[in-house]
Amino acid sequence: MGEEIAVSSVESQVKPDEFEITHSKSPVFYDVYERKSDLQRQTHYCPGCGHGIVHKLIAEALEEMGLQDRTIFVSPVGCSVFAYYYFDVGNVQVAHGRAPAAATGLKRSCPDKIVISYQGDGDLAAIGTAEILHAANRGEKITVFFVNNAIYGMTGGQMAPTTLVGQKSTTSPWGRRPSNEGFPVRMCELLATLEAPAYIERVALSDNKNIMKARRAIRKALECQRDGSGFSFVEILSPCPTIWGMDPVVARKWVAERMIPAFPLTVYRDHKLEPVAETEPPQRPVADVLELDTEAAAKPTAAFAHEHPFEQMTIKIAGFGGQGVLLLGQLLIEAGMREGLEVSWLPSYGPEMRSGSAHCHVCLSKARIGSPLVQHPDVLIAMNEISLRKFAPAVRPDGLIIYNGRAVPAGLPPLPARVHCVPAAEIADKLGSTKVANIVLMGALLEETGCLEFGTAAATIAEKIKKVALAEINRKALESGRRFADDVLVHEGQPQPDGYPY
Ligand SMILES: Cc1ncc(C[n+]2csc(CCOP(=O)(O)OP(=O)(O)O)c2C)c(N)n1
Ligand code: SF4
Repeated sequence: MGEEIAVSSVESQVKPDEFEITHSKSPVFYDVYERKSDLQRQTHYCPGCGHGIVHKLIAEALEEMGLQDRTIFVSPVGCSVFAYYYFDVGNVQVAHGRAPAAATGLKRSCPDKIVISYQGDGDLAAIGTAEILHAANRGEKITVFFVNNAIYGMTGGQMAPTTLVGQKSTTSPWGRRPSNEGFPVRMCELLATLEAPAYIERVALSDNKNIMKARRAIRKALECQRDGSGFSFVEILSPCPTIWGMDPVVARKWVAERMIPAFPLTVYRDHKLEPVAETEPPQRPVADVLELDTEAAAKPTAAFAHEHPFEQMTIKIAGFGGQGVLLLGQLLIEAGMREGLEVSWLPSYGPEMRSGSAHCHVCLSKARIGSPLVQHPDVLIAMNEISLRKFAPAVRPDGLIIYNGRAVPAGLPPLPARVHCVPAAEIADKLGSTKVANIVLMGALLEETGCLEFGTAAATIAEKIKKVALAEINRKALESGRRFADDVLVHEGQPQPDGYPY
């Protein structure tokens, strides 16, 4: 999409021996790029794309600085959306333009991590303008790498805020006209008007000398974050040969001849902000602020001493909306918290809610939990046949499936784990409310795994489910589930009449 005059004027200047081919790969990259089934050592970027070079410079800087294990890379929407297939670091992929906001959350909750927000010009300077501006203005201690190729690459060449005056794009086919589309936005200059940023530099991938400068800037920005100086931002003028319709070498020259004059290369900010004296807000526990009666919950219960037979137990609970799937997960984590465990709960339900499908991921752990996502659960509680069919194959081979039914439905392929059928709905019906089937299954789960104390579970249910009419039925449901698992289920050919602890 660049102008034809620029292309022909640079073509003749290319000398084939100007470039050194380097085959080495930083250990910050994965050995094999799994997304590429045939070509597992190639990236998905076009030949000559700047993203590949910037990836290499970032990987090498992380390696040299020994930061690989502390780094979290936030991938954008745009051509670099798949950065997580290459960087062997923590990875988060976020919605279009939101990387600085996600990075803010990550950095504030994990201040010892090196958080990198990686963004294209459509991502950062169009849809994400608010996020970058305010993250910079707050002086978030993150590092932003802004790959400016003056166009929307991934979507086929629409005009970006950075598209040059006169540059053609699919949405400015006659060339960008300031009277209609405005002037290119210069992000470094814009952010440099703010007080908080610590480091802002613009570099370019136009030739080897400038690539070396880009390498230094990337390293400096990461040092800034490592040393806690504040917000660091490096804009990298980068070729997009495919969308510009140029040979890769010509595209690099186009960066030099057309982009650099419009986006001057320099350091726009390099300082450490002196902390301003501020009055600290009074520190009070959250429960106090919310005026919660936490006395009972704060008291270590007798169950605190419960011997949890796991380091971490992951549970998936699935069924229809309205079966109490999500509530069961909440009860488990609440009881887990009371027993001093780390817990997580991740719900997932369709838009229709009642009668739609619902499931949740639960994790009970003695150590901090890295991700609340449970892909291969230790235990699956399937409250209906659809859920059993859908989620059973992912259960760990040494895991357990608790199915709400008398028997495994016919026609199911062999299941990977032990299956215990508990007719929870029938039991609940007999107790007077089908609604408590989830609590029957909770009783069976506790009996079968010993994951939590019955006393803690009963206390949690009594406190959480406030409906008086259900209180007694819930108590009985928990007990009935426990009894059923204890008396009726058979373990390796042996009934376990006295059951607990399983
Ligand atoms: C909310 C939303 N709006 C629009 C899109 C479509 N979209 C995908 S990538 C992209 C532009 C990316 O351009 P840029 O940030 O410059 O990155 P590049 O591909 O050039 O590296 C757009 C508009 C989307 N995925 N999500
Ligand atoms: S379209 Fe442009 S930015 Fe996207 S991978 Fe190809 S060269 Fe790179």
